[in-house]
Amino acid sequence: SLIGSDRVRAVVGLGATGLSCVRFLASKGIEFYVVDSRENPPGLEQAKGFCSEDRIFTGDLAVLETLGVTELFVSPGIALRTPVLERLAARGVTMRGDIDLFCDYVDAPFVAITGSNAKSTVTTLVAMLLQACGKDAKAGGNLGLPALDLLSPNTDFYVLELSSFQLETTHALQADLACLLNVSEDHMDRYKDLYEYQRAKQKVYRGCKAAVCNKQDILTAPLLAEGVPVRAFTTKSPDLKEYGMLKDSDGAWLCRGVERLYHTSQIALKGSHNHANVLAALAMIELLGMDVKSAGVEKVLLEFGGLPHRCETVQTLNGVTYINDSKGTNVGATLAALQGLGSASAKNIVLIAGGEGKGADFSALTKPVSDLVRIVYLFGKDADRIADVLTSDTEVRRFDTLDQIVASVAEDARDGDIVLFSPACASLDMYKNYEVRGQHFADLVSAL
Ligand code: UMA
Ligand code: ADP
Repeated sequence: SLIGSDRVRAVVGLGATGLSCVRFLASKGIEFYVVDSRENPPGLEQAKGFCSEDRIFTGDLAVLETLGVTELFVSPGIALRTPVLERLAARGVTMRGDIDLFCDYVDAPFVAITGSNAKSTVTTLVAMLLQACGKDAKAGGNLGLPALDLLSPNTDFYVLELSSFQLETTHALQADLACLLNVSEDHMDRYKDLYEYQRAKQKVYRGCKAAVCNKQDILTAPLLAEGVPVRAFTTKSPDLKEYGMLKDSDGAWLCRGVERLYHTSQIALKGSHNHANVLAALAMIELLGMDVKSAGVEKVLLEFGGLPHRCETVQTLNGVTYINDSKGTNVGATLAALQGLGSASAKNIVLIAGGEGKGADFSALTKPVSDLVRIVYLFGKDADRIADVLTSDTEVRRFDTLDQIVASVAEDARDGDIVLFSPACASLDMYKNYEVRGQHFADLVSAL
C-alpha cells in the first residue's frame, strides 16, 4: 500500500486519468502535486476540489524538477520520452500510471484486454456476457471510464480495456485473466518500431493467472509459466480446446474444438473480424468459470450489434449502404473492415480515408484497396501519404473536407455499393475526436 511512505508524488496530466488519480489519492489521504503542460487542462476546476491550489501547476512540466518528486502518476497522453520525464527517470524517479494504482487496491478479480484493434468491442462484450451470467461486472479503462473510478464494493469482476500507453506505466499488472487480441502498427509517433510497441502490449500478460491469445497473430503469443491456462482463438478450424470456426453445409459455426456453439446467424456482430472478437470473448468467460452455452450468453450474442462508429450502418439509400467506421484509426482496423465487408468479385467498396496518420506505414493497404475498392476519397493531413501507396487500378479523389466528399460520393455511388468511412488515421487534425468525426459523417449522410 502507498499510505505511510515518505514518497513525494505528483499526478502528471489533468485529463480524465489525472483527475481519477487526484480523486483517488485524495480519498486515501495521500498528498500529491498536480502538473499539466497545458495552461488550462480539462480537469483543472474539478481538481481544485481535491487539492490545494498551491500544489497545482499548469502550463509547463518543467516545474517537476523543482518539487523534489520521487514518484509520478503519468497520464497515458504524455510520452515517457518527454525530456523532463526522461531526466527525472534517470535520477530514479518512479514512473507509474493509474492502472498501477488500481492494481494496488483492487480486491476483486479483474480482466485486462489490450490489442491494436477490437479492444472496446471485446471489453464491452465480455462485461455484457458476465452480466448475463449473473455477475456484477464493471467495464472501463481506455474504454472511457478511468479504472480507478470503477472501484466499488461487491463487484464480481472488473473488465479493463488497456492501451499500450497505460501498460507502459504499469509494473505488476497480475491480471486474473489477460488477453492480447492482435498487434498491428499504431501510434508510431510514440514508438521506435513495431517491436517496442509490441513489448508494451505484451506487458498485459505479466504475472497473469490465465490468458487468451490470437492463434492467427504470432505477436500475441504469451510467454507464461507452466500451468497457466491459455486459450487461443482463430477464425479457422480450431484444435481441441481452441475457439474457432467450422464450415458445415448449413453455413459457418463458432466452435470450441469440434463442439458447435453458435451458428453465425445467431451472432449480431457481422464480419469475420467480429466473429474473431466473439470467439475471444467466449474463451475469456470460459476461463472465468462461466458456461459459454447458457441462454443468457446466447441472448447477448443475438442482440449485441456492436458499438457506435465501428462498422456501423448509417443508412441504405438508393441501394447504397453507408457505413461509419470512424473508430478505424489505424491501418489494421481499416484492413479488417475492408476484408470483413468487401468482395473481390464485386469490387463495390467506395472508401473514404485520411486524417492524422501518426507516422504509420500505409503500404499494407495497397493490395486490399486495389482488390476491393472502386474509388478512394481522401482528406486530412496525411491524404497524400495514403495516395502514395495506391495503385492506378483504383480511382483516387482528394478533397479538403468531409462535406465535399459526401456530396461527391452521393453523385458517384451506384446501386449495390458500400460506402465505407474508415479513415485508417486519427481524427485530431480536423476533429475533437473520432466520435465527433463519425457523427459528422453520419449527419452528412442522413441529410442526403
Ligand atoms: N496532454 C498534454 N499535456 C499534459 C497531459 C496531457 O498536452 O500534461 C494531452 C495529451 O497529449 C493528449 C491529451 O492531453 O493529447 C489527453 O491526454 P490524457 O492523458 O490527459 O488523456 P485522458 O483524458 O486521461 O484520457 C485517457 C485516454 N487518452 C489517451 O490515452 C490519449 C483515453 O483513451 C481513456 O479513455 C481515458 O484515459 C480513461 O482511461 C482515449 C484514447 O484515444 C479514448 N486512447 C488511445 C487509443 O485508444 O488509441 C490510446
Ligand atoms: P479499439 O478499442 O481497440 O480501438 P474497437 O472495438 O473500438 O477497438 O474497434 C476499433 C476498430 O477496429 C474499428 O474500426 C473496428 O471496425 C476494427 N475492428 C474490429 N474488430 C477487429 C479485429 N478483430 N481486427 C482488426 N480490426 C478490428
